[in-house]
Amino acid sequence: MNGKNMESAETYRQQGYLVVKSLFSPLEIDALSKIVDRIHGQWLNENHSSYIEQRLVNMHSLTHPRYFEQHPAERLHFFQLLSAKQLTTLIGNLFGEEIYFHNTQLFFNPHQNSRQPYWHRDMQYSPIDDADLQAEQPNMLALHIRIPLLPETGIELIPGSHQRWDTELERNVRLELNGHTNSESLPNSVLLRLEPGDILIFDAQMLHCGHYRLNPCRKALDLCVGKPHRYTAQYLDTDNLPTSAELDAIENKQWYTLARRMLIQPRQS
Ligand SMILES: O=C(O)CCC(=O)C(=O)O
Repeated sequence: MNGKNMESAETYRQQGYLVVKSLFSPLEIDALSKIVDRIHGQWLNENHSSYIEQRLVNMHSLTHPRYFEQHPAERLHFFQLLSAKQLTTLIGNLFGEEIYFHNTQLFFNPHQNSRQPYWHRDMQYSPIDDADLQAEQPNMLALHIRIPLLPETGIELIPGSHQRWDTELERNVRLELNGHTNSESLPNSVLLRLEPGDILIFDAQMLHCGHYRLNPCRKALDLCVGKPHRYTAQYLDTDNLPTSAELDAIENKQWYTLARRMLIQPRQS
């Protein structure tokens, strides 16, 4: 590892997140935006009432074949853009080679920006008990790679909260206990400003929340990648992965190859 990578790995180790400026070129962001806009448009057409009634802030599984029925060649291009060499090299340098592609999400503002930020650790919405999540945290690596397609002040994090569980106040706020709400401010947080081209890497289990009123419009693509673990691997969906024919055509394919292998030979870690 070179000096810059060692510094980045140490920043991530201590803080649980890392911002890398200008990793993607304007051309790459433009190509991603075009595909994402089309997929988001289809999703919005199909989910318009839920978007409004449930005040949705994200969609997932942008690589699902349902979004490519009329655009089959675009799916391969999308996978290639998502596994850009400079990104997989960086992630490999920081976290090792055992990283697999899990899924994608897109974060946007809710209808009429009508939602407060809500502090959470991602897997608190799974059926797994909070104490078990706490116990397994040192053994898990579930990452978000945030790729903003518009400038945003969109995400707030508590540095270091990937290495520890909650303070009493954090627990009360995150789980809305003892009269607290999950939109309250928490101490020691950082609110991040990102530009298109930048990426933010953060631990999905650290304390974080999105902001929906600070940006007139939001379009934040998110890659979920990580190391295989039984808590997360069960949610891996073969439909979101490249087909064999697509895989053959992808130059930089190790994230996808490992994901497909996990479905064939599930691990018990
Ligand atoms: O960016 C957001 O709006 C929230 C992000 C988030 O909650 C997540 O990635 O799990």
